[in-house]
Amino acid sequence: MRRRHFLRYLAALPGVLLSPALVFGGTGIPVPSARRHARTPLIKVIGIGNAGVNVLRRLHAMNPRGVELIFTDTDARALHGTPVRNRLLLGSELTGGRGAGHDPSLGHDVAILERRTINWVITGADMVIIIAVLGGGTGTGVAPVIAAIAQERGIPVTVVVSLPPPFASKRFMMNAEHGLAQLSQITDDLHVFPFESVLPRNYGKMRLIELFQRVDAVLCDTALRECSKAV
Ligand SMILES: Nc1nc2c(ncn2[C@@H]2O[C@H](COP(=O)(O)OP(=O)(O)OP(=O)(O)O)[C@@H](O)[C@H]2O)c(=O)[nH]1
Ligand SMILES: [Mg+2]
Repeated sequence: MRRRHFLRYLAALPGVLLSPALVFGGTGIPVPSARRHARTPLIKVIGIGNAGVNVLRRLHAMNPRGVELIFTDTDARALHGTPVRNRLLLGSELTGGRGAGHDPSLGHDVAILERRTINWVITGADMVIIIAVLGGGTGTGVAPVIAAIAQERGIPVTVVVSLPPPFASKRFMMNAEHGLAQLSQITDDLHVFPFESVLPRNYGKMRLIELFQRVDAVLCDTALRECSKAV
């Protein structure tokens, strides 16, 4: 190397040593400061009705990061033991805090009445995940209203639901079908698990509580996977 070139090389050395490639490593493209400080997306997971709340209890025990859990019901007893500040008891004026009595139209009316509260609860969310087992009054009636409110506000909505067990009453089945049809008109991101699809063949010999727990575990894992995809 000629002396003149060598001196130029020495003069440029501090710049080389401080170049983005060496400071940040890899490609040499500096990470834009806005990205380095960007906040992680906030996901709000809403478990609705007795089953939805039970799935959320399971999720809560896993302590997922960047996720806010909202335990939602019209039945005060079903919310017992859930974290107080994440609890959303809806429509006590209509239900007396005793649930929607397997009547989705009552669940729907409650959600409409509580529209402002729901709006407030989902504020700040980058994504909303709704969990329920369809068939009852609260999960089936409230879930489509919350999904529609989030959708109207431009918040992406993922729905994770199971259908009732085959031995549930015809009324539950019809409720579930109706609720599912409503949900599918609101969002494409719909994860539906027919009850039997997540159980072993010999599930007839299992206790009901065990069956519910298996279904809950599948809904919980699905919601967790959706959360990690979004973060
Ligand atoms: N997987 C699972 N299913 C449940 C559980 N509890 C009830 N179910 C089933 O889920 C369906 C809906 O029931 P609930 O969640 O109790 O209904 P809800 O949404 O609370 O509605 P209301 O009680 O009528 O206000 C029914 O088919 C039940 O058999 C649970 O803990 N886990
Ligand atoms: Mg209930």
